[in-house]
Parts: sequence; C-alpha cells; structure tokens
Amino acid sequence: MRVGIVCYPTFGGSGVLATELGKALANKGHEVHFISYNQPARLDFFSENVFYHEVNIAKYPLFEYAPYETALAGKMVDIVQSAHLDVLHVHYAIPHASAALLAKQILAQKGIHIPVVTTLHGTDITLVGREVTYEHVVSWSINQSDAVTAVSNKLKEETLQHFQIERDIDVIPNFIDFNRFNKKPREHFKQMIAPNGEKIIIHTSNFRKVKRVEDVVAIFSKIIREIPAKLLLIGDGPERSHIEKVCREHNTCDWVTFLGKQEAIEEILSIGDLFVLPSESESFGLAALEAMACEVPVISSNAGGIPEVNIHGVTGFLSDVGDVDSMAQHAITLLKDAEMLKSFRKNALVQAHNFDLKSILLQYEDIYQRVVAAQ
Ligand code: GMT
Repeated sequence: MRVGIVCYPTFGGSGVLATELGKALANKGHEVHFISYNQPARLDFFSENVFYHEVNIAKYPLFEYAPYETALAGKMVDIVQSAHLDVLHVHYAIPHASAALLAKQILAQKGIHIPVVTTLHGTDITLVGREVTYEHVVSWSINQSDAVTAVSNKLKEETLQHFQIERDIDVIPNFIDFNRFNKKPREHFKQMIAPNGEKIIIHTSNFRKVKRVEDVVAIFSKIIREIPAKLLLIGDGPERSHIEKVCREHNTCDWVTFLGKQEAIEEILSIGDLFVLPSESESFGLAALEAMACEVPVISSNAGGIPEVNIHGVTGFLSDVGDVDSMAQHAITLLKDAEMLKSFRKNALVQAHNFDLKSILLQYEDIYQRVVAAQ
C-alpha cells in the first residue's frame, strides 16, 4: 500500500509515534511518504520505501501568519497525485486533519478519492482542541475523516465527552519496537553516571508545563534524603531554564544532569532504576512505555491514559497529579526493596509486550484496508 503520513516533525509523542509507524510500515514493504515542514526527528534511516516531502510556505509581506494549513493541503494534493497514494494518515487533529479533508475535497473534484485516517494523540483533544477557536474545526474534522483512532480508551472517552462526535472511534494504543527498545548491557555508562552505586532516576519530556518537571525535581529531592541517587533529565523545552534554576535552589545540581535532546534514549533508559512521569495530562505516556520496555518501573501520576500503561503496584505506582509526597514515598519503597524492584522490572517488560509494534501495526493496516475498500 502507498501511505502518506502527516505529522509534526518534533520530538513530541505524536511525531515520534507517526515516524516509528511509517518506518515499520516501510520495513513491511509498504511505500511511505512523510509530509511535514521539517524532517521528522526519528526519520534517521534510509529505506527505498521511505520518502520525505517538505512543506514550504511561500512568504509574502501581507502574511502576518504564514498559511501553513493551506500549504500543507496543497502539498497533500500534489503528493497523492504524483505518488498515487492509497491513504492519508494524519497525526494530530490540528491542523493536519482539516488540511487533509480540504485536500480530499480538491482531489475528489479531480476524480481521485483518497481516504483520510486521523489519529488523535492527546493535546489536540485535551488542551488545544478545546479552545473555542478550534473546537468546531476539530469536531468537524473528526466527523468527516474516513476513520479516526485514539491512542487510549481515556482519550476516546474525553473526545466523545468534549466534542460533538457522530461516529465511531477506534482505540489503537501507542506501540513499542522491541528491536530498538530493550535493556542493553551498559555497565560502563552506569559506572560513569553513578560511580558509587547510586540509583538512577530518569525523566524524559519536552519540558512543557503539562509535564510538571518541577515535580520530578521535588520528588528527587525527597528521594536523595534517604537513598543515594542521580537524576537524568532528557529533553528540552520551554520550562528547562526554570527547572535548572529550581535545581540550584534545591541544591541538587551535583546530582542532576540535564542531557538535552537525545536520539538514543534506549541507551540511557538501559541504566535506569526508575522512570518518573508526574504529568498533569497524558493521553497515553509513550515515554513511560519506552522506559518499561527497557525494564524500568514507572512512578507516575494517574492522569489520562497513564493507568492503561503503568499498572499500580505491578509495573510501578500511580498517584494523584501533584502529590509529590506520595510519588517520592513510592519511589523510596521500591528503591529500598531489591526484590520488589527486580519483580517490578520484570512486570514492566511483560506489560510493555502488550504494546508490541508487531501486533499494533496489524491494527493500523486493517484500518487502511477498511477505508480503502470503502472508497
Ligand atoms: O506529550 C507531549 O507533549 C507531546 C504530545 C504530542 O501531541 O505530540 O504527546 C501526546 O501524544 C503521545 C503519542 O500518542 C502520547 O503518548 C502522549 O501522552 C500525548 N501527550 C499528552 O497527552 C500531553
């Protein structure tokens, strides 16, 4: 099949998921065309089945705001025709779904019928999409798409609650590629970070407010009062300099390392003892799943779809958003009990296998076949 994938090219979860999906489809023999304004962050390999089309926005002094959605729709029209795409799969409703539906209408006038699959990832529904300015367009885009998927049951529920939806939504959870995400023997690296056997706590995010990275530092400050530990913070974003300041105020700079954006996350996760994800809102929590695949238990909030991934008392612990005392206590309990930590590591891996790319990929392929057959 020839699939067009439209996504954000950044390190954010939706872009990562879309890119990994495209790579997996290409490995299975499908022809995949990525359409975005920049090369997707994880599109770091060559395959004869993968193509990347950059959306260029013509600049004109009249445009105070460059019309990205129009440029994107035009690009989709172009690629659907020239590459003979069978299906367009857009990740993140705004503005990808509405742009795809515009492209679909333009193409229909030319006698080309292209189905549009929209995948909802989270903030397009839980935060941005609910802005009155966007709400009507999001509802319309969901209703008009040929198929819609949500990455967790909770996200589906929230979509049905907050928008005027007159159609079915399929839940296809995020997935993990075990060829890449597995615990690797990296003792020398562990020795470098934690020379005195300190426990290694990891957090990955795009450092937006919704991730509550400040809570990660607060939890860590409580942990190191009882257990020697190091904190690795991976990623970058608007909150990073504030968090660096918080670390200085907590006097934890010697134990905290800011690694910035990293490609080989699995290498770092391989030396972790605990992963912390205290998010305010999280439709799924792909970062937690990546940690679990590397046998790292998760201390997290119970926001959104996280409980569908991290199982309380089995693969880690869940607490209410903002309850840093509870999260720290859970972390300390787990880190102090070697047997419990060992079994949680094993459980995390077992649970991660429920999200194996191989089975989730089949679900997307089924949807593609369904919408193509319905044309
Ligand atoms: O979490 C982010 O800041 C990025 C965001 C996005 O829209 O790219 O991630 C969302 O999609 C991921 C992949 O489906 C999910 O795993 C994340 O939970 C979700 N983030 C939120 O809902 C805040």
